Amino acid sequence: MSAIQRLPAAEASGRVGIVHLGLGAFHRAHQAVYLERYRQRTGDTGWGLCSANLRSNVALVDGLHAAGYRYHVAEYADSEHVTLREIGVIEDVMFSGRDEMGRWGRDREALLARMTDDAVRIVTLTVTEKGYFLSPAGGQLLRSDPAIAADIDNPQTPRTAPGLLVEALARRRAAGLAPFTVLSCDNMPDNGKRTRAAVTQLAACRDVELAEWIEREVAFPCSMVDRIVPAMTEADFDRLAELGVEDPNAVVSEAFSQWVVEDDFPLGRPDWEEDGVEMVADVAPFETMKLRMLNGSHSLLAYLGALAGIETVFEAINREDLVSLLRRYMLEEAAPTLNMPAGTDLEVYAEQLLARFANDSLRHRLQQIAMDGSQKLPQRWLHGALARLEAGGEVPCTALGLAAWIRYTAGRDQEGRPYKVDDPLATTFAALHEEHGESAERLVEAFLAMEAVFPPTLAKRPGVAEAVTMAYRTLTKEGLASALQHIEHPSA
Ligand code: NAI
Ligand code: CS2
Repeated sequence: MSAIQRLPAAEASGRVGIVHLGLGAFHRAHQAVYLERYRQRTGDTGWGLCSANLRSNVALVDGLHAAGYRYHVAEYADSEHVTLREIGVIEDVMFSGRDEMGRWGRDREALLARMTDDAVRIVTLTVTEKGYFLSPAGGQLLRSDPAIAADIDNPQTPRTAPGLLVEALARRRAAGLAPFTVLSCDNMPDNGKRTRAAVTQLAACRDVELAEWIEREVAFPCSMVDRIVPAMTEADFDRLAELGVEDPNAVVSEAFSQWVVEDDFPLGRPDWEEDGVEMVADVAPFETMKLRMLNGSHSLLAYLGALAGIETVFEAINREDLVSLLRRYMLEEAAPTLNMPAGTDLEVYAEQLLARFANDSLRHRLQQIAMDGSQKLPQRWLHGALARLEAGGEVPCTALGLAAWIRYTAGRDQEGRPYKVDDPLATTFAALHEEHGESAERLVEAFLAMEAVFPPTLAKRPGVAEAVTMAYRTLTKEGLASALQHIEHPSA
């Protein structure tokens, strides 16, 4: 290791101005880092964090508590250059999920008390796409999902992120307090609008006036977030130990970081722009660019790579044929669908993404990216593919990606090695494979007919089912290299 920069944390203050829902790896390496930099730059302790998990990972919550809420972020530019940052801006942590005994909401009341504290002016979220309980394609609240149904029946003891937001906002309204701003930091298109939809639809199930008040009074700015933060592996912890860091709560990320935020914070916000956050009037072009170019490429690598037994993004990006596929996908299928502000060079952006994927210090497992495909594919591939087809273009790379995803959801790679399909629709996928697995044509047709995922206008477009079926046949019969060659030389 030739260059290690070590940055100690600022002093703790005990003051909380932001509550965060979804204390995962990304929050620790993105938002918390921006707030740590803010505190170090300004000395202002008013924007400390209270970060909570609502679903999984009580161990992390308890671990951070035991460590006085301090932990490390190792930001790798490459294996030679790392910035080792200590974070002290988290002032409190909570767990409101289900414990081993099946009981929900250990710290729920304390969390709601924080959310209704006058000093708290922003609530941020990284609860994954499925944590909003919206239909991936249509965006309607999934009222019959058991967790949402429980929140409809018992709104004062919520289990979900939308449920907590509704209850906290209801309590603030009853107390005559102004509502906090809700800032989603998940990889969803229009993430602020979708969060607003989830919250107001759920609120309307209990009190139409409350729903109207939320609609009128609460700001839900959209944001685009970007930093590759893979789930930690044993090898990552070993590497940190070599740097003298024995920290079970540490995370490893790339050095790159981007945050574009719609500037709509009625109760105020840190002056994040001084720390590199882009505060803009409209996030949509940036969000769409990132989702289609970066995340769309990630998902292509994930399904094609996992089927071929490739483990990480780094391994996949060392294959020339996969790099060619990504370039072609980004420049010919994604970029033409984007409408960017003047001065954005999408070719440069594509090359920057390929360089980031080639970071030799990240072990970003393809199986992690492959998770929750039903929630990810509409914004990563499908909306773009529809736009490209409607403009008279072609989408062979996306068709191959869809074929790989369908094959991936069978739960075995090309060599027959099993893995867990981690997706809210996993049971549906298994049933479709069971029923139609013998016929590529019928299987593809059945997948495309899932309206929760596929916009019917895309699924029913002439040629789409045929292209995916052909790619599926080539991929399953001839393997990855051959399928990629077909893309390069369709007539061969
Ligand atoms: P993680 O696996 O470390 O943490 C996931 C978090 O989501 C945990 O706090 C978990 O409790 C929570 N969660 C999962 N399902 C939930 C549900 N149904 N309801 C409430 N909470 C739920 O994952 P990580 O890396 O923190 O990523 C989380 C999200 O952050 C991603 O889904 C994505 O939207 C966003 N993100 C992640 C990036 C990354 O590179 N890791 C980069 C950009 C965005
Ligand atoms: C990845 C993203 O897990 C995934 O699906 O595509 O989390 C990706 O690492 C981030 O969006 C990068 O900002």
